[in-house]
Parts: sequence; C-alpha cells; structure tokens
Amino acid sequence: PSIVFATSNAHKTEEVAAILGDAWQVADLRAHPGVTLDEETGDTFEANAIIKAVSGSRGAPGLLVLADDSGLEVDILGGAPGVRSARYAGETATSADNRAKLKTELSKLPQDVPFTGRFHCCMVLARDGKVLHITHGSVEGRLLTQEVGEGGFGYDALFIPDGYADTFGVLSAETKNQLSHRARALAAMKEQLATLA
Ligand code: ITT
Repeated sequence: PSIVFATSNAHKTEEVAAILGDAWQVADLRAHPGVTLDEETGDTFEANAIIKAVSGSRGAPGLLVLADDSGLEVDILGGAPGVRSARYAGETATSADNRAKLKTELSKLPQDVPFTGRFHCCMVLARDGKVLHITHGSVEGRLLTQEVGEGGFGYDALFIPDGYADTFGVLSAETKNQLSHRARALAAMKEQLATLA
C-alpha cells in the first residue's frame, strides 16, 4: 500500500520510509505537487500535525495522508525550541542557524549539570480532510554545546539519546530509526495503518 507523507522535509521522508519498511510506498510532496500544506499556526505539536495532515489530505482525495510535527525540548530552556524548532533562529532560519542559536543559548549557562531534553514527534493520519488517528513518540537525552557527527539532520549532532555515548549525528540511521521519537510515534501508528491498508 501507499501513503502520502505531508512534509517538505526530505530527511523525515527518508526516515519514515526506512521505518515503515518495504511493505509501504511512501511519497512526499515532491511526488504530489498539487498538495499544499496550510501554515503551522498551532501552539502544540499535535495542532500543527493536524493542520498538515488535514490540509494535505484535501489535495490528495482518497489517499492516506500522514504528517509529522516534531521538535526538540530542552528542559533548562523551559521546553524551547519546542514547536518552534524549525524557526528557532527566525522565520527563514536554516538548520545551521537553529543549531547555532541553541549552542549560543546553552553556552551562556553553567556547564556543571547535563542539559536534559527530548525530541518529540506527533504523527497524524488523515484522509479526505478527516483525522483518522493521532500518535506521539519521544526520546529522552541530553544536549551538547558543540556538534558531533555529520549524520542525520536538524539538531541531531547536538543530541545524545539516553543509554548511548554518541549523538544522533554519529549513531547509524538504523540505530536512530529504532529509538527515535519518529520511530516511536510511527510504531504506534503502524497498527492503525495495517487496519486501513
Ligand atoms: P515539515 O513541516 O514540512 O514536515 P519541518 O522540517 O519544517 O518540515 P517541523 O515543522 O516538524 O518540520 O519542524 C521540526 C524541526 O525540529 C526540524 O526542522 C528539525 O530542526 C527538528 N527535528 C525534528 N525531528 C528531528 C530529528 O529527528 N532530528 C533532528 N532534528 C529534528
């Protein structure tokens, strides 16, 4: 079966395709240029994932449409960047700008205790403008003030998941896709997908 993944972030698509495995054909907006996503005006991951899944599904009649809204919560920053993870350093910020801002913010703080936090992901499945299912997943870890590793995307090179000694920028894609926020949200979604396929 196939699914439209309502994202313009190709890294997310790559991960979702790998996590779902060969049984699913995952196409993102590059394969569905007619699908447009409404602006993410919500103040929670869930609200924004609903906006993307519902608006995306209106442009792809009859198809299963999945959306992912995700981000990084840092405890000492009061949960920032949170839902604003993609825009932390400004509306037109690149991932490198956002990482630079996070490093700057953390570097100003006392360095004696680890900077704990988590990645969170909300996945919403929709069809024809209606929400079918909502799941959440997160992965706890700690943040560094210097990037380590070239792999992954976004804040991966600054985040060490609990139980590991390396950042998501160093750990393999296979490892990340077993324990990530996205993998956990998708594991819960998979059962629902199986009933709809
Ligand atoms: P779409 O809205 O088109 O899906 P986006 O990248 O703008 O793409 P979000 O609005 O959900 O997605 O923003 C999530 C941001 O959080 C993303 O840009 C990354 O900076 C960060 N993020 C989410 N998941 C991540 C991951 O697995 N590894 C590293 N950073 C991640």
